[in-house]
Amino acid sequence: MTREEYCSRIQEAIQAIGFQGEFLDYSRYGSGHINDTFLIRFKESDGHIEKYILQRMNHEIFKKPEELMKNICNVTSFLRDKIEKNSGDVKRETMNVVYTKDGSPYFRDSIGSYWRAYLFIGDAVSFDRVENVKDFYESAVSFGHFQNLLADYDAGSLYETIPDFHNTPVRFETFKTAVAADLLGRAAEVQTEIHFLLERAEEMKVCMDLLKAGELPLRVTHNDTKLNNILIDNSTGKGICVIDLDTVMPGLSIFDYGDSIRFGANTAAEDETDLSKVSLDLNLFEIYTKGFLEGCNGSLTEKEVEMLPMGAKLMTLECGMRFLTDYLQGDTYFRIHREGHNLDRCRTQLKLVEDMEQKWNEMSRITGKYR
Ligand code: ADP
Ligand code: GN1
Ligand code: MG
Repeated sequence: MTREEYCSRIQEAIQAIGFQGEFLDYSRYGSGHINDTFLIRFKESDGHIEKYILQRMNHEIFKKPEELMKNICNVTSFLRDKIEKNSGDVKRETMNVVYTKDGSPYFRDSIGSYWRAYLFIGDAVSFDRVENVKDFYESAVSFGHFQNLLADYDAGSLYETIPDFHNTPVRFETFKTAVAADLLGRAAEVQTEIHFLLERAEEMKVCMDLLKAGELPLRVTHNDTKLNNILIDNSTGKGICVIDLDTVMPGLSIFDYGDSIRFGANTAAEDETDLSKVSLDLNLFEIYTKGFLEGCNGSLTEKEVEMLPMGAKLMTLECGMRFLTDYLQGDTYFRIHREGHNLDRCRTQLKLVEDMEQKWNEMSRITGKYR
């Protein structure tokens, strides 16, 4: 789509959604890999400038946007009730969908793209990297608390927005199919990475097997607990809002924990090309563990706490495998900003898994302190 075409689709969405005031401008916002996110500004009649988040939803990945938006509306309304009871701020402590003028939580434009808008949560930031340990700790408390708030939400009423999202053995099968198909002839150059994953075939099943055996409970989880999916309040320094609710579905608590460790306790960025910079920071690992368990407020079983290191390892292994699969399939899933970007991302994840294997005893000792 050209810039002009994009601009007219945005205008269409703006016309359809019930914003207040006079439209001023829009700009790209954030660094998510999935949706197209814009910050849009309106001038209200009293001169006040109001901001909103406008997103073109990724319809390729989320095949049923209507169901996804039902999940988000229901979950955020459930959270709003709880926040209200605790005398919290319902406009800042959860996402608020802005409905279209005819009462729909999304808008379908003339070429079939889906758009949605949220109230913008100002005076808060999301971080792409841990800049300050306290922010990481606060994000942990928020993600743990989020899961706890949804503990009595009827999991069976949620749609699965991406089937088998964190079903690692299913992801492994998809990966092997991509290797066999080798659509772009890229498999030959990534044999080391392919073998690294194949060698860990048995481990891929561990958590799903425990779920099947009833040893780990199915809970309502966020499933995409990257640090930049938390907004940290500028004045209090606390995690104010959990965002990016597209993947709220039944899942494993240890995977919510693990995905945060994968992203935030890495000493390097997710797409660092100098692998010598990649490692697991055990101090950050401990800080996150402490915060997450505090946020969960005693709701995790002993088995869940015991399996936290495995949650971290499997989320990292799975994410590396997903990046490699996308690289082999021609970079159609994760947004890339350079040639080989998904391969770079895959390599950091596998390096992090290797480092976790070396630090396994330390990781278990740390989580063991909180059992
Ligand atoms: P993606 O699925 O592509 O990661 P997100 O929903 O996470 O998209 O949004 C991308 C970024 O936009 C976030 O990391 C955050 O910085 C910002 N953002 C999203 N929603 C809001 C909001 N309601 N208020 C303020 N910032 C937001
Ligand atoms: C995607 O949407 P975003 O950027 O928060 C992805 C996650 C991956 C992550 C890797 C719906 O997250 O599963 O862990 O990239 N989200 C989806 O950075 O696939
Ligand atoms: Mg995001």
